[in-house]
Order: sequence, then C-alpha cells, then structure tokens
Amino acid sequence: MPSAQSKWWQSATVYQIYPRSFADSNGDGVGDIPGIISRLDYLQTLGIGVIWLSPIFASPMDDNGYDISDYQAIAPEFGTLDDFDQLVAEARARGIGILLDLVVNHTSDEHRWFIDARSAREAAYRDFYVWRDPAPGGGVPTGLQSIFGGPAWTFDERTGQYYLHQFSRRQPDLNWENPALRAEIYQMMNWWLARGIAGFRMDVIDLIGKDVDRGVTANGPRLHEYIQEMHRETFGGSDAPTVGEAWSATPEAALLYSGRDRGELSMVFQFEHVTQQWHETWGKWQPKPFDLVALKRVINRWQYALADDGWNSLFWGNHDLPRAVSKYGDDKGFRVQSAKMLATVLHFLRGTPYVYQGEEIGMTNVPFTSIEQFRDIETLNMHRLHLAAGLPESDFIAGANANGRDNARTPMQWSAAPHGGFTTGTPWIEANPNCAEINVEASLADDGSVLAHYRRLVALRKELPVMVHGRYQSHLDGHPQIMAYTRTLGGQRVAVIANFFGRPVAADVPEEMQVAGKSLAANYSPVSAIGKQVLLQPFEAIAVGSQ
Ligand code: TEU
Ligand code: CA
Repeated sequence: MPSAQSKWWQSATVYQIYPRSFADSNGDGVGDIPGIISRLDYLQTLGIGVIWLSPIFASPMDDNGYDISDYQAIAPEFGTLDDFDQLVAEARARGIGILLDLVVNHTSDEHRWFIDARSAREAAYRDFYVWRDPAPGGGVPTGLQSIFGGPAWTFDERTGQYYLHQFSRRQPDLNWENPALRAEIYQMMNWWLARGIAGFRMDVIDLIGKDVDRGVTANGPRLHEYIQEMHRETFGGSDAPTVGEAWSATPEAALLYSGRDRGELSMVFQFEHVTQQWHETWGKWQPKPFDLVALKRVINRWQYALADDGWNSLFWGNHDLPRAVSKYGDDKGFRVQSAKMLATVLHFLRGTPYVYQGEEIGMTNVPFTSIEQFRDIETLNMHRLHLAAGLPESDFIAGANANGRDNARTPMQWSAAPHGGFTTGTPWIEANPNCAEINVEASLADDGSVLAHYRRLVALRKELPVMVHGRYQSHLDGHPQIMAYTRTLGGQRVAVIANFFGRPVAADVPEEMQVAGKSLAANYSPVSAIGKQVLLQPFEAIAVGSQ
C-alpha cells in the first residue's frame, strides 16, 4: 500500500550519466557538464526523476574519475563549479534531482591527503590510508589481489611501507578506522548537500569496513556502524535517496543496508543477477551460455527477501557492464524487440529502476578488433595479465567485447552525424559504428522505438502504485524460455510474461496469471487479456493490468 513509508524515489526512475561519454559541448572530444545541461529537456521527456552522475570531481582520470584528487572541485575537462550549480538548478526546474557519485573507499594518489601521507611516517595524514610493513623476510604484507589485477599492495620507497589499493595503484584505499578521516568525508558530503544535490550513489560502499589483517575486504565488522554514523552526520532526517553499490550484498545484507529502521541507506545496488552469468573460474572474461532459469532464481530470491522491508535497485547495465541488449537480448536480429522485452521485465519488478545512458535507445556492445581501441584501465590491465598467462589475444578481445567496461562507455548516440553527434571533434573513445542507425534523433521520430517504450514504462511507474508496491509472485519458475510474474496490490493485478529467446514459445498459464483488463506494455500487438494459454513471439513481452 502506498503507506506512510512510501518514498518519492520508489516511484521515480533513475538515469545514469557517464559524463565523459554523454555530450561534448566544446569539441574537445570529452563529454562535459554544459553538454549534460543541453540534454536535460530530452531527459525530462523521458520522464526520469533522478540523474546518477558518475564522478565529475578533479581527478587524474586513471579510472575515469573514480580516482578523485579533490572532492570539492570539478575536473576542468567537465566544467566549473558554476556549471555544476547551473546543472543542479536546471535539473531541479525539470523535476530532476542529482545523485553525486561518492567514491570514498579510496582517493587518487594525487589527493593532497595522500601526497602528505606518503611524505613521512609521521605525516599528519599518514593514518588516512592503510600502511603495513613488508612481510617478515620482505615482500607484500598479504596476498590480497587488486580488483584490477596484480597485488593490492604497492611499496612506497620513501617511507619503507606498503599501502593498500583494492583497485589501481593510483587509487589508495582510505582508512575508515580513523575518525578524523570520517569527519572530513561527512563535512564534504554536507557541503554538496548544501549545494542542492538530491543524494548520493556510493561507490563500493561494502569495502569501507575492511579489516585487511584478517583478510576481510567486503562486509567488514564495522561496515554498518560507519554507514549509520554517516547517515546521522549527513543526510539522515532528509528524504535524500542514497544508493549503496555492494557487489558482496546478499538479500540478508541488503536488509541491513536498506531496512526502514536501520538508519542507513535508501537502497542497495547489487549484482547477483549479473555475476550469476559469469564463469565460475574465469569471471566475466570467459563468457558462459545464458541460463534463464538461474537468472530467475536470483531475481526471485531478491524480490521475495525484500518484499516487506528493504529496497533494491533494478538494472541490467551500468558503466561497468556490457550493454543490456547485447548481453541478455539479441542485438542483431531482434534488437528492438529484445530491448523492449528486457525493459518490460525489469520495470515491473519491485525496486527503483535504473536506465544507463543509451540503453533507452537500445545501444549495443561495440565491435572493437584491436586492444588499441580500448581505454578502460581494468581491460588494459587484464589484457596484459591474461596474455602473459597464455590466453590468446583473439580470445581476450572476444571476452572484452562481450563483457568489458568500454562497451558502455562509447559515446552516446544522438544523431546520424559523425561520432553520433556526441562531439564535433575527435571522441576520446570511438563511437559505435552503428550510430548512423541507432540514435536519439531517429528514435524520437519513431513511435515504435525502444525509446518510446521506455517513456511509457517510466510514466506508468508514476501512475500505478501496483508497480511500486504490489506483492510479487513468480510463475513458471522452471520454464527455460519464459519469465513470468504478477504484482498485486489490493484488487489490482498486473501480469508480466516474456520470452527471452529468438524462437516462439507456447505455454499453459497458471490461474493467477490469467488477468484481463488492459495492455500496459507490449512489443508486438497490444494484449489486453491473458487466458489459459499463451503464444509468445521471439522476445515478446506483455504486461496486462486488471481494470
Ligand atoms: O566498481 C566496483 C567494482 O568492483 C568494479 O570495478 C567491478 O568489480 C568490475 O568492473 C568488474 O570486473 C566501482 C565503479 O563502478 C567502477 O567504475 C570503479 O572503477 C570502481 O568502483 C573503483 O572506484
Ligand atoms: Ca568537452
């Protein structure tokens, strides 16, 4: 029921912008804040309520801004603080709030804290980072590996100790056990809140409670204590949406992060449905055949576990993941149908939906053929390590094209102009060659576009409380080709049924799914009633609502 607990961000849709690749206003090949401002009208017509802005802070850009050198300055290539204030104001005028990307597990090695910290063992900021002596006999203090490959420890010659970095060596980990560090972070957060931002997306927040001496990185013993303190010291008491990125989260942990009485975050952003499709040994670099039954098992588990408390984010892709339609649909023969099917299935679930830039027009993975075309630090590091370990170059490129992070980072495709109209100059990363056909301008002119479908879903969520608060029930769990579920609120029911494959399928429909009323979403002809049996075309998805 839209009760006292109902929050505005539960019926809003979030749109993620990766600033570097969204819109370039001055022809230097890099997207920027004025470019974003120039596209706010487009986002308003899409109907979104929130923008999650990937980092725009000062940074040497070792990891495209996830390595921050000054939390209170804007990177010059993205614009100025005035540009940012204007973005907040212009977005607000369109009913859109801005979520800043809070990257506080680590800083850049060029942050003044780290520059001071590495200057001497007695330096004032030494204890803002995690330093350890070499192991007895020399070498790294522990065997911990960095997420971007190689050891998570780098030796600092001048002071004779190792510092921790769970990502690149240019992203030293902050030491959250230090109360002085925590106080600085909260002060910085309050400074941004006072500038009128809506809230925060929190980068790898599950890592801040690390206890490296016990080999613990994610989900450390003091994690929830820190988040509760942050809540109290900053956004607590406001209705600011806060989203914790947590690769390690289980549904049980999600209730701790986002339970209504926990005083922590609004919602979690977890990846179990993503990693479930990764190879057990080789992770994302070794594609494995798509398994719908396993995917449904994960989605169901989360939907049921967070039915009464806690709140989840709903997404197929982001800036670290391949394009949704390429990963879970068919970006060749059924691009439009499968992109709409995926959107339908996701947007009727319980949680807050996220649309990653370009997803709403069905942008696809990029067909790079040479390592020279890639830009992502993780991809480039892994290329070096995997080739050294004997993986053939062509296998690696195939893996990177299937699952690498650059798939999501090619320029936003605005029009059929060169580079998709993203820039008048040379883009920092090549545009997808399909930008001539797949772009915003063409989508706006086509009632049957993926974009038109997204607009409809985003609007529906604001109109139909059942989409936000309805009880979730899955059906046909063991069916290898179909995903089906109902949402029910009072006397209202919505049934969603979708074919995840490129061949038609017929199925008997359980009674609870037999809903008659009106078509809420369809990617073939509208269907206003589901009877005892259903025949679905390739990638067909229908959503039917009772009157
Ligand atoms: O991502 C966290 C993270 O762990 C990813 O790097 C992920 O593990 C990887 O892509 C899977 O192979 C966040 C940000 O979203 C990412 O862009 C940053 O690079 C990372 O943190 C470091 O800040
Ligand atoms: Ca620019």
